[in-house]
Amino acid sequence: MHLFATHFGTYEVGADASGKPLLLPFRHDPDPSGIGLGYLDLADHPERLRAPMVRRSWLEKGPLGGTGASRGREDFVEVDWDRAAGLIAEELQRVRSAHGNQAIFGGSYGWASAGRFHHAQSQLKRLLNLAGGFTSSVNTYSYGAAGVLLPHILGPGYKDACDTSPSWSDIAENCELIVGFGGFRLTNSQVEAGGTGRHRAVEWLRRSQEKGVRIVVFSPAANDAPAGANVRHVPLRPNTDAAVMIAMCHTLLTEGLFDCDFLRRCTVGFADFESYLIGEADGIAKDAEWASRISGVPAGTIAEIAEELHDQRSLVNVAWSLQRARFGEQPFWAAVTLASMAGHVGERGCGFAFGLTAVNSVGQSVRRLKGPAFEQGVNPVRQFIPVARITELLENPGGRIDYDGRTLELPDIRLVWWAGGNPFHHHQDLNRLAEAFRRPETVIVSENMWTAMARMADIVLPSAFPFERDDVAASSRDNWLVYSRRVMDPPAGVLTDHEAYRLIARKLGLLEAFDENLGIDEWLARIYEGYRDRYPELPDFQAFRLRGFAGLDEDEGAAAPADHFRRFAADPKAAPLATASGRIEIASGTIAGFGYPDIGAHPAWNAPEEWLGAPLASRHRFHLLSPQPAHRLHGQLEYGPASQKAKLRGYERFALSAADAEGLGVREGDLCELYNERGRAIAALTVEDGLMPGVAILPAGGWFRPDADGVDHGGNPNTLTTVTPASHLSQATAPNSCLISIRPWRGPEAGQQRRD
Ligand SMILES: Nc1nc2c(c(=O)[nH]1)N[C@H]1C(S)=C(S)[C@@H](COP(=O)(O)OP(=O)(O)OC[C@H]3O[C@@H](n4cnc5c(=O)[nH]c(N)nc54)[C@H](O)[C@@H]3O)O[C@H]1N2
Ligand SMILES: Nc1nc2c(c(=O)[nH]1)N[C@H]1C(S)=C(S)[C@@H](COP(=O)(O)OP(=O)(O)OC[C@H]3O[C@@H](n4cnc5c(=O)[nH]c(N)nc54)[C@H](O)[C@@H]3O)O[C@H]1N2
Ligand SMILES: [Mo]
Repeated sequence: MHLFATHFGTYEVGADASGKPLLLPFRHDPDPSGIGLGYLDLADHPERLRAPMVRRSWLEKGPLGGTGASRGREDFVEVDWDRAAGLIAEELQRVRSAHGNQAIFGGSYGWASAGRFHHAQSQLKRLLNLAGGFTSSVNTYSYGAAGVLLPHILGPGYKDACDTSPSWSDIAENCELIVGFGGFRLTNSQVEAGGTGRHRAVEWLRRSQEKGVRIVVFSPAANDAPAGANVRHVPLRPNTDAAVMIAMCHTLLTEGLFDCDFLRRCTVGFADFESYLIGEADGIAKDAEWASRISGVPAGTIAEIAEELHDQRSLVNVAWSLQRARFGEQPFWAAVTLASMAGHVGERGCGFAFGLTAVNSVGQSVRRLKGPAFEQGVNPVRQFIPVARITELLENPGGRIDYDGRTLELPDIRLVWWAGGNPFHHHQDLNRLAEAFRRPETVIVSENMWTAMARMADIVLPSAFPFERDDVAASSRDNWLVYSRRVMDPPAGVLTDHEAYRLIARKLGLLEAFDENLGIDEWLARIYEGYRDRYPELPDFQAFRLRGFAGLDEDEGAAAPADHFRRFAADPKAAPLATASGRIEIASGTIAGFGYPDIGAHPAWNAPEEWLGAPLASRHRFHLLSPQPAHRLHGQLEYGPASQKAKLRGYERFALSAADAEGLGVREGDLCELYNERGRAIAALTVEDGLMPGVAILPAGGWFRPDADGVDHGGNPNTLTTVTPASHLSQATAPNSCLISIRPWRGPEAGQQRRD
């Protein structure tokens, strides 16, 4: 079978009547994603990169010509591959010898495309490692705050927020009540990093509901609650979930409905938290009335649901989005604490989970394929940043930042190289980021299309689309392996990242070390054989290639990492957690010891600088949330048919409640300007039933397209968001704490074409 693998699933390759290739849903996928069906349309899109390009004044004056200030505002000159490779090799050598390898930033965060071999970051990092290394980045945008917090309170094995969830089969069979903070945005489950053969998260949620599991969803948007009987939506103000959870803990405490035995055997620090709950130090009881004033949820509802969490076999699920906010660690910490008090941690299908339906894999109890990646080698440079501190890194060489108990010194970056990611999609406060990106001497970008990141480069290398190369695709959370076979050749002038880096490696005298004299087929066979070494039941490479896919047997009883909580709850001494105490840390001496101003010893609710209760809300009265886009993957496939169809006259859509639309005097489809001190963005209004007044929703991924006045016609929410971190502990991204104003847009429409 001829298959093509993407992060949003596997597609079959067919042909239309004229013989032109066409993507079709994969026959084994019960719930295929529509995102990829039009992927091939991008092959000859006008925004496609078709040849290496160099920014004119950089080419004329060189990296030391002081032309960084015009980065992003200038035209490019086409060069051939030999020239581009030569310029890059020379520039790498110059920066290395003049400043050292730590002056190269190669963190290059981003999702790139599926495929184990043509993984853009791995290709780049292997090349840079061979050339002496680079300053790197750690953690993710997905769960940056959780990734630093959870090792302290649950152990390093739970660094990956996916791994805390019980399995869907256990949930469906045993759980009676799921209380979901942030709810279930089902369009998110189309995606799985590395791809999948079968989308089944939505089906599992439905099966759980059919088995009688009740669902309560706390969210500013009614859309986050799934359809069906036995679902209750409770609206609340954004960023106030931790207050609600803490008040639920207060209810359980004062009503004596908490599991003393579990708290004593399996947790540490409850006494500290209890003192906070009753307000020993600040005189404020964190009761349901207190949380009601903060969140807008009636006190009676908070108390009622708290009691149900105790009385029924319950699961507290928290969406990852909640920790992509100021004090983002707190809702996760509070959820673990609440579930520990409610007393069902360690029962099958109960306790706590993070991110059910955030991606397809969370809660799937399939046998997981763990296999080799394309080897990146060893990075001799030790300097790194938490991934969301890119702006500070570029702005402030020599500066220091706190991070997880350490002080990091920011190196002086002269050269930035990005492959397979788009900071002008993913990072916050893009106008400030653009200024920061004008500081280094050289910026190199490997891309498929003229993204805003490519426009900010000095040298742009055009990369083949994933359907223009062969690869082996697999996700470490899934049981499918797919042979993703080339659908068409890339246009003349476009290379895969591997081919491009081979040219550069040759100029640097590193070719043999880089490609080990292996052709693509040999690389793919090597990766596949790495899987077979671990799973001998897989067919041989030729058979796999012919069939197009292979997989491990479905086994719904397969162990999930969260199963450890069952053994732990039964006997915490025999099966301790890998935390400082061996138990769940409701209070963490380690975190308290860091002495950070914005995270203390135990879960707490703090008022963010930007939320509906902040003084700033008298000036900017809307809280902007920027969830994941339904019709594309981040900024990818922005020009695909699914994403374009969802727009209005080429503009992104944002949502407001009917009451707010009326108050602003705007109607469905009207263009509006969303603005604050950081930026201005235009989007078309959708009036959304069940959206809380005061909340605006603009999904991420619209391409940043500022006009001459700096007004972004691409509708990227990061034109408005702030780089303020979740906390000094994680330094994680916090786009969901953002206040804006809104007014009708009466300026000219830029339409969907980029300005030139
Ligand atoms: N406001 C706001 N911002 C957010 C979020 C949010 O919730 N709100 N979410 C955050 C999250 S969770 C994430 S994970 C990030 C995602 O941010 P990114 O991962 O940076 O976003 P993508 O658009 O997927 O960027 C991948 C880029 O790689 C390119 N690419 C694809 N394949 C290849 C290839 O083979 N070679 C090369 N060279 N390039 C390739 C694509 O064209 C694309 O531009 O965004 C974050 N940003
Ligand atoms: N189609 C598609 N799917 C994707 C992606 C994509 O780009 N496209 N990206 C993938 C990636 S990289 C990731 S990390 C995951 C992210 O998965 P999540 O982080 O779970 O997803 P989000 O869409 O950011 O947010 C989910 C919901 O949280 C709600 N929410 C936001 N703030 C608050 C709050 O303060 N309180 C409450 N109670 N609710 C709140 C919003 O209403 C939103 O609908 O999605 C993945 N799935
Ligand atoms: Mo993510």
